[in-house]
Amino acid sequence: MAGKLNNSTLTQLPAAVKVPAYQRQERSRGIVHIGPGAFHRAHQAVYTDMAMAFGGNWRITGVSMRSATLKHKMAEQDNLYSLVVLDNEPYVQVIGAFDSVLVLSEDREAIMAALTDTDTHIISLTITEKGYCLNSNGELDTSHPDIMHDLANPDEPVSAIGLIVSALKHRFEQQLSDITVISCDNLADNGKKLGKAVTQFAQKLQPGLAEWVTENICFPCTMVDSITPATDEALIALAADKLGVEDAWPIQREGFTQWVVEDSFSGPRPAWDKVGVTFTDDVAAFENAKLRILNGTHSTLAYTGILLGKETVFEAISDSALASFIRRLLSEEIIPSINAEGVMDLPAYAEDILNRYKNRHIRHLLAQIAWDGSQKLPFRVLNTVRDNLKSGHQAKLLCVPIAAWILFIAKRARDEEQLVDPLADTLSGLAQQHQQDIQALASAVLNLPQVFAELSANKWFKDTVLSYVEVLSGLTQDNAGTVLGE
Ligand code: CS2
Repeated sequence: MAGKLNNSTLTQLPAAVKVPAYQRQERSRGIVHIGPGAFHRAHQAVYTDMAMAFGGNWRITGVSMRSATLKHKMAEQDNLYSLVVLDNEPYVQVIGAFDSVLVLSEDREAIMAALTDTDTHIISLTITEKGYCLNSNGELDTSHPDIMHDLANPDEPVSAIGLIVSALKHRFEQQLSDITVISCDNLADNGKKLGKAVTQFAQKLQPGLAEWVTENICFPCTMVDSITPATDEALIALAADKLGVEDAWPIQREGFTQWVVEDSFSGPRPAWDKVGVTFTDDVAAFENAKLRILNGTHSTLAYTGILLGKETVFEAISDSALASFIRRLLSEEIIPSINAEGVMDLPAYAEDILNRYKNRHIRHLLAQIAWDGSQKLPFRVLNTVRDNLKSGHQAKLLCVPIAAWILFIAKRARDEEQLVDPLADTLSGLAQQHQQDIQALASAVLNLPQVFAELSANKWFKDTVLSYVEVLSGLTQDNAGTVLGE
């Protein structure tokens, strides 16, 4: 193997490998991205890298809130990494958009300098649902330990919200308002929720700042989509084989990618429209469709698939009982809940998503999708339940993923396997407490207001989930068709 991926080997890669279509050293930073995880590097950073072919200084400074690993691995390869697209027409693309990755624990000053730089016009985020520190009403949870810390120590924030407010406070003092703050996470109304959390935090700190933010700073809503499994050893080996040099942290993704952005900016932006990004005045239909049709069925397949011993999305969607249940769930309860009149053909959109699940080149682990259920299910399933109950549509099939999630929690405790969830201590504690009584566990989980809010008091919802918990407790490969077909 001829060394590492870096600025000098970048010019010696195989001709088939796509490389940045601009001179990196001639471009400066314009974006600070908080949470430069795999999804950001497979999605927004790729759009930005390609948009720079149309000009502009849009290099990205990544800000890791916790781990320094990415910072050090990227620094060793001049902040280059490769995207391996695994589909019927696979390809490898080296992404040069990053100029550096910083980490809060080591680079506080440099991070604030980047956020307040006059040339920084975009702050974007992929911090996952839990990173916003919201309560079940979608508002800032001021009892969250990180928020409490940041309100008491506003110059040393540990939360993304606190960091953004600290940066905007400096920009307020310098009257630097030409910056847009963009959430790229799977939350309904992500930009609205981010903007509200930021102004709620600012209001507690400095009322004049909150008013300035409200009047000057845009928080556009977005819908983001591309299936991006976590990097594994197989990918690292595949990337090295395709590149001829070693990439310490390549990223893998399906061929499909979509980014829909509300056209609401308080400063300049990259030429994203020239590389396939959709700008619109109303993201809601795209967002609801994606969150409910893709993410809702993803979570359903994750929890029911794991109960049936499946490992990947491909295995789960290849199971006829699961596939037919997913189709029923979509046609009878999810699609009817979405108003996309004149925006998109929902049945066709859903069919495309099921076909994407059948991508045999992608090994997307159900266990990865199963993370953070307490944060994901409210946006992916519970809001659909609410809308269906409000409109008189049925919602019983939507209770299956909730019941399967509860059984998944019990299974994780029984198997003494880690439950990855911000509420892991609470959920695992309940599972231990009720390890002999699944109905008692289910009732206790359903009574968690931070997950279910007013649905905790909905007798029909709770009874329906409890009945599915009973039925799914006996789910096996042999009876899945019958159990899920009812
Ligand atoms: C997945 C998402 O891990 C998960 O929860 O449902 O990451 C999903 O792959 C993306 O939203 C697809 O765009």
